Amino acid sequence: MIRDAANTSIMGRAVKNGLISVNTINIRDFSTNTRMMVDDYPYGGGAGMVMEAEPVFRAVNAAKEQCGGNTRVIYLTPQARVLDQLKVEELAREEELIILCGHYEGIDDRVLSEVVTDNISIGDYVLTGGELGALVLMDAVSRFVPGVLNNEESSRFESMKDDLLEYPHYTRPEVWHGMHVPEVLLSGDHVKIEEWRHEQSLERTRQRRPDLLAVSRTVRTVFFGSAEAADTAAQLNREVSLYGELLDYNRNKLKKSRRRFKKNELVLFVTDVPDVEGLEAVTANIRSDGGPAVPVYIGEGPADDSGKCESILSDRGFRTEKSMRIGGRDISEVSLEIRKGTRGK
Ligand code: 4GY
Repeated sequence: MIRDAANTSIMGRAVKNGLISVNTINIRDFSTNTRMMVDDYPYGGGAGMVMEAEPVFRAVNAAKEQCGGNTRVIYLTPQARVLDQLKVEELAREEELIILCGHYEGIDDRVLSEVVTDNISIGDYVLTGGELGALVLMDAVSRFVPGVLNNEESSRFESMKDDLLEYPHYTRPEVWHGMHVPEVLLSGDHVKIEEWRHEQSLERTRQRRPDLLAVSRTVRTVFFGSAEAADTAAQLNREVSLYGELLDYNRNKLKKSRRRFKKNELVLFVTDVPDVEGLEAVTANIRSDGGPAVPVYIGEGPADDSGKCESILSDRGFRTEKSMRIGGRDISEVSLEIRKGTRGK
């Protein structure tokens, strides 16, 4: 299934041109018994079969031997966050990926906890196996490999906004089934066309995917400061967001990777360094795309910037009424009651 699909269409062309390569490994080849079985009855009873740990372990190790050192191992499962474009771009920066596909009721949890680095779902529904998810992931990632898309195909995604739906597209004829192509597209006025397209994107998103105009956002906490305060930053992140993530900018590698943030996700810049040069300026620098960002000072004692943070927070529609103690430190409460329509800035 994987091989057939990977040799078709744009992915197939990329494989033929040597831009990507797809290796498939059959877990059955790593069976530990003579009947080539890789599944067994579940402990505790219940319907269905469970894939055994050992054959999966061996198959993944075989894949690792074909790859470089610490290749990420992705498990396709409905029990994970749903894949989005940001994650696709993150994975596209990897040289190689190992994708693990389960069958039956699933895989023995012990091997998953040992080998899997990323759990990914392609949507909230249940498939019969992970293969279609793997193909979705491969397809989305391969678009970022230079040369996979030709000029015509790639110019389209340069302009793709990662937080809005695309505007409607039209091609000849000018009138079809009595419906006209919108006048503005024939005007040749490119400024107007851009404006119109942006309007359409917004309106479509409002109509079809209002959830993308997020009332509840993902929060990424960027931390820079002492080792003791890192924990506090992690706790703060958990307090304010269901799907938060702490990025420790003490790690140079992360800082250098110039991470991109989604337009509508909120970035908290958390530090306990009192003389960190202009908390606001650093925050703006991290969020250089102009998306929402809030500086939070978690140092002890008075800090000039901490009061300022509170006012910045409330200016932007966050409630900061009471202060809270996290990890023995007083900080402003960052309550994410984001008003509808509070976007950008
Ligand atoms: N949804 N997103 C999905 C899936 C099938 C039992 C584990 C999904 O990614 N994969 O539904 N996969 C199950 C079947 C074993 C995978």
